[in-house]
Amino acid sequence: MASIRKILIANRGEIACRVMRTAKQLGIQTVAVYSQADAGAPHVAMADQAVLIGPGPVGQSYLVAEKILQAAAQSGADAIHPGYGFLSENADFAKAVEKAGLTFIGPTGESIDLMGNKAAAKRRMIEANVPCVPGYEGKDQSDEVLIAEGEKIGYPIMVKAAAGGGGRGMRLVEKSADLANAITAARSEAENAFGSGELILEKAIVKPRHVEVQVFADTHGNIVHLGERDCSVQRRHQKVIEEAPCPVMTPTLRDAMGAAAVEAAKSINYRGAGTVEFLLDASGAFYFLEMNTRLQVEHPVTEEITGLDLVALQIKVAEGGQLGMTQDDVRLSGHAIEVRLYAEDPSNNFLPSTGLVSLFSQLARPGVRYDTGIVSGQEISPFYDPMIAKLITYGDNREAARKLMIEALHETALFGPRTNRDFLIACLENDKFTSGDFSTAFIAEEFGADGHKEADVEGRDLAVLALRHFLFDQQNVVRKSLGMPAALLNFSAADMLRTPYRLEVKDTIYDVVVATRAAGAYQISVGEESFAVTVRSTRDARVEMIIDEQTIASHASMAGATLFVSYLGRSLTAVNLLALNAANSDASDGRSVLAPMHGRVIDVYVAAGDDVSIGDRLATVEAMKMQHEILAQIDGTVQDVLVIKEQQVAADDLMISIAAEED
Ligand code: MV4
Repeated sequence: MASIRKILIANRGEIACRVMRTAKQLGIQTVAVYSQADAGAPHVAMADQAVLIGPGPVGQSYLVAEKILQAAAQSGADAIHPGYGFLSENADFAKAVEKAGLTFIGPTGESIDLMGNKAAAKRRMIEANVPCVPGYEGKDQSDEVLIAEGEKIGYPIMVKAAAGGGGRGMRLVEKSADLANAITAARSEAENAFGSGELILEKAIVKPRHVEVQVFADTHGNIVHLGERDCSVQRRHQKVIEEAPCPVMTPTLRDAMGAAAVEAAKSINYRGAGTVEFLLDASGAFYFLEMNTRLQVEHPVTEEITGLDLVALQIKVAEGGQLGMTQDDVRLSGHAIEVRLYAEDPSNNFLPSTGLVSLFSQLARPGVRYDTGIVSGQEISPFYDPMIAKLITYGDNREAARKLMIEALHETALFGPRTNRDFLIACLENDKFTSGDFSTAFIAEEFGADGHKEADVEGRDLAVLALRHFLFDQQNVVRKSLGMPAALLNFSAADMLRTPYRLEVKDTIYDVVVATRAAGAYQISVGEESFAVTVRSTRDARVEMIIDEQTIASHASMAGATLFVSYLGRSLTAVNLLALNAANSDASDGRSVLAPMHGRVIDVYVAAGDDVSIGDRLATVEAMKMQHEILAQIDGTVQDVLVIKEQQVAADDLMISIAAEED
């Protein structure tokens, strides 16, 4: 096979960027495909060429095989890398790519087909002496046979859709009386979801660990395993934390699981990167679950402990090259942990969260790796997976990697959409996780049904929020060149001036006053409480402050009037309601009421001729799902109302004009 000169990546986000990074290192040209919603996405900017393939919805873009093939033809690509998800495990697509004379960077369509059916895969694995969960994977799907087989297996039983995967169409049956109904329900669910009602039955393994083995095969009969990954920290079959090696692995068990995984791949004449998933029970017994015929999301932890570039190996194998190593050459060293950053709200049932990323800043430190496809200023659209970035840390041992990950997460700011960052920190700090003694039930057992409970907002939190607001205000003073040095804002030789803040935090309004004692030293009062705060250092979005003798590193960004802040593993937003009004009065002492930001007018409470007093509500503007009250800054009479309910306004649009009382 000829060497690959130009790869089209049939994917988006972090994995498209990941594949392109290696392609570039190898001197291979890259072609991105993108939907209209992704026109500004990093994977498009990173590619040598980019082809628009349709509107945002995946059914009209990334999932349409013909559009991908057309883009490949049009751009002159000679190979396609499918990434994960989308078309990566679509056997027809793999076959169509090869039929078009292109190289599919992945296994054959036949391998994908075979592993796509759990019953067929399991029959083949049993033949190859790969340990499988005892069960029934026969072709006779009659109720009588399934029920009789179920009784033989014993309870609890897992009923699984043969065409399902990743936990979809799965049912746990505790007792004999429930089996018949479970079969009927699972069959109809599977028919609806996968177009096939075929089922398999398995003995249910109680609280297993999910341990998977990375395998790699070339087309010359060479095959190795690259050790295992533990992916037990999952939430509703979505992986959250992965690590390599598995915390409870022993050399003997690794050899046995590795040999089983290699046997599995050999038995189907596999080529390229593959992952053999096992359940590992408390006694150390392991069972084949399924084989994923693609590069996986969590491949970086394997790269970190083997020192290999799995994408480079995939390309080498796809070009017909030799793996160039034997099992003895594979050395595992150190420990790697990966966390998945999701744009979702752990305090609100993990609902996906969208919106503009106002800031994405990373920790640059040896042993810390980010695989991402997002940048500051990018819109997170609702069309795609909420997994927007991966963070990988590497250390000499598990504890070093875990501690580094906690530090890296504290130093990672991802503002705009809600994210699971704080939940990840809580998982990593959990005693069970720290001990390494956990199972696939970890999140359910340790965090329960409600997910992540956020701490209450306390005085110290409000002091941090108010100070960050104040520091942004100072910057604005400098930026607008109002002729006052920043350090003098809120400071006078004669008296200690006080800047009031009215902060809206989690739907509650708090009054906070920042008083400057000296440059960089503040007294911040929140109700009855008062906090002495000193700014220790400032670097870009990061400010380290000392509050009542505790040092706090904070990150913040301002989007419109919304301040995003994170510190001590917490993330909060705070809108300063007074700043909104101050902005309005900037130009004309309150006579011209300007829109504080781009948004929608929710309501207008005054009409021309109305008398208003300072603090009266004039209108409400909604921006970024938050409502902002526009208050009168002066006493006077409304002269003009230039906006109506439901109208869109841009920042600084004139909304209302007021004639001041003294005019
Ligand atoms: C099981 C099981 C227990 N016993 N099969 C879930 C995802 C799919 N790949 C298979 N899954 C399971 N199959 C038997 N016979 C428990 C699970 C399971 C699980 C597996 C891996 C990772 C997380 C999981 C969470 C719940 C259940």
